Amino acid sequence: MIASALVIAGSEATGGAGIQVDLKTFHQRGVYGMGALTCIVSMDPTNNWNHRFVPIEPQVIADQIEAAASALPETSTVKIGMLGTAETIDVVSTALDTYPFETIVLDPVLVCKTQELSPALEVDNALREKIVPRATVVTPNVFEAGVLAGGRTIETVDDLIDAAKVIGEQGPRYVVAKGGVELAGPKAVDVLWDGSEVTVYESEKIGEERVHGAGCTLAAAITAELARGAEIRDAVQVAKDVVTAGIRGGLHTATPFRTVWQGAYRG
Ligand code: PXL
Repeated sequence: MIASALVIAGSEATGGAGIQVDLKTFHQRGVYGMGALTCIVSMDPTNNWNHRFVPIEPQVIADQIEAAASALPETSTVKIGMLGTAETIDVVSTALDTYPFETIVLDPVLVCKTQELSPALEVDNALREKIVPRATVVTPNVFEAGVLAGGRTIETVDDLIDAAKVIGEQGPRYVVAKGGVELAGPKAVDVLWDGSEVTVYESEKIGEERVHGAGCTLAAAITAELARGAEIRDAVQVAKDVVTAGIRGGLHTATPFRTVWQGAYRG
């Protein structure tokens, strides 16, 4: 049987983030991908690549999820990326009640790299209340982990682990907190908290700059591995390897940040 997964996320037209990355990553990992679009982000090359953000009408989001869930009802794995507005969070929350998805990977995209998208607090609170508690895996970066853990600053791996534990208390079975290049030192460190044990993943940092799409790729690769039946620890390790290879083999577009190439990993 071909493994399948649904992604509910935004479009980022340059292909560096969002649903474009998710579907490329699913495909690269041998998973049939379906996608429901929540919003359209068009970065503006004439204005410092700031984000122009257009939400999709809530009913249209519900219709897309209905189409995907009905076309392949055996799909039990879903990735959630950028939701962007409280209305979108509501409609996705209702969809999670309606369809029997078993494995929900939430990349809690709160704010885009270059710009705040919407009244951030309202969206953060809605995400925390309605989606985080039902996620199987939540994959915050340093900033998102700080916000979701109640507004703390994260500077060390221990801070990251503490934040993951606090987020774990909000309901998700697993928390994968991504240090990436944000924490000091030569390693890019991510941690997995499973409610009783911490697993630390390390790779050499490749430069000190954040790379566009690294977080989306990591969460999408975890989703794909789980859809194929992997155990969480192995899923995170493969995802880390996919991201590391994808950054090393990444590309420069005209945007101010480097971009991940999902095709680089040959595992
Ligand atoms: O990297 C987070 C992200 C997710 N989804 C969409 C985005 C971005 C950042 O640019 O545009 C649609």
